[in-house]
Amino acid sequence: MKITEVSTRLVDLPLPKPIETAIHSMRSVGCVLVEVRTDEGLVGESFAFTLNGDRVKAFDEMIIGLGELVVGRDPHETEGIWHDLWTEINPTGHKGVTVAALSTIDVACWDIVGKAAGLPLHKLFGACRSTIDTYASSGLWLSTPVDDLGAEATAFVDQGFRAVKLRIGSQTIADDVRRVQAVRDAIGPDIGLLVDANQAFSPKHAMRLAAELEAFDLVWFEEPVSADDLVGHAEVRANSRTPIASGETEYSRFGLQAMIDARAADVLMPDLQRIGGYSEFRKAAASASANHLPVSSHFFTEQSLAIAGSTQNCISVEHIDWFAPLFNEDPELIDGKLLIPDRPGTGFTFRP
Ligand code: SMN
Ligand code: MG
Repeated sequence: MKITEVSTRLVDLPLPKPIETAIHSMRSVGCVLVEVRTDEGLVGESFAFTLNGDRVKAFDEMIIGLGELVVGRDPHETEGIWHDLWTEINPTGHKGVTVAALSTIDVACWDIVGKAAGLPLHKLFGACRSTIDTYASSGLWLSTPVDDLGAEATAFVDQGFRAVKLRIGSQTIADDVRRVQAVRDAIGPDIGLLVDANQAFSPKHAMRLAAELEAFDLVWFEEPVSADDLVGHAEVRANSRTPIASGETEYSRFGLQAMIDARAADVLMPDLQRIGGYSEFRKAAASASANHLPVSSHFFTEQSLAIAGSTQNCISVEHIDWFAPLFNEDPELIDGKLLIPDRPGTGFTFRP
């Protein structure tokens, strides 16, 4: 089998309303949809995105450029293609647009491999489960007024979620405590509650807040400090009884390894686009496993299910519904868990 063409399409998906975290303002996600065609008629699909579609054309250009290099290759050469593209992007850098483009080609090649074998990717990788824990992550933004948080959280529970993620990062500790209190009061003690500060705090602030939040029995406290401050992460982690989650901002197994070495987090959160696709996600998860650390996927709900179904130390998949309009299939929530689909390849196909 040979790759004959790598083509792209740009799609902007508007969010229901503008939203904010401590560091992001968002009104849409701009996606580059990638199709890798083969001489046997099989097509591999994947996508990359940027918030608000900012500079999405740079991503498109990088994907087209790297795509030209894989024409003529057998898509089963996932490992060889990954390494050749990694070497190719060395002069431009192993973070950002380059790695995102490499990720899309890796994911699309694996999609072809699964479709050619007639198998879902978690079974090709080596299956370990058929469902995975998840949490509702498409709401409870920092821009949501505190008085609206309870109703929003309850709506997620009514949809069947057994855990929800709240964004924090207010000016004062008291304001963030009020936000957490509002959600905990609404969902009761049996629903999981996660908080994500999106790097808002200094280590000192984060440690004081973590102490205040101990009473709320949080599943985790995510990105308490700058993603660039691994020492700060480690300081917060060592002083917090709530698990610290981080890693969505890291690139490749080497970025994740730096977090592991720094003892920066209790839960590592690779993002399929930033980590480098399935090939690299699996290596990063293996490194985490060798250090007795769990992983939980960031964004990419649909495509991350193949990893969750084949990675023993994966504890959850973030549920974010922004990309659902791209696909013919929807992730299925059953008893609060996501079903790992049994369809070939990634299990999700673009809806033209
Ligand atoms: C997040 C990142 C970027 C935009 C929105 C939300 C967040 C997450 O860090 O973990 O979902
Ligand atoms: Mg986050």
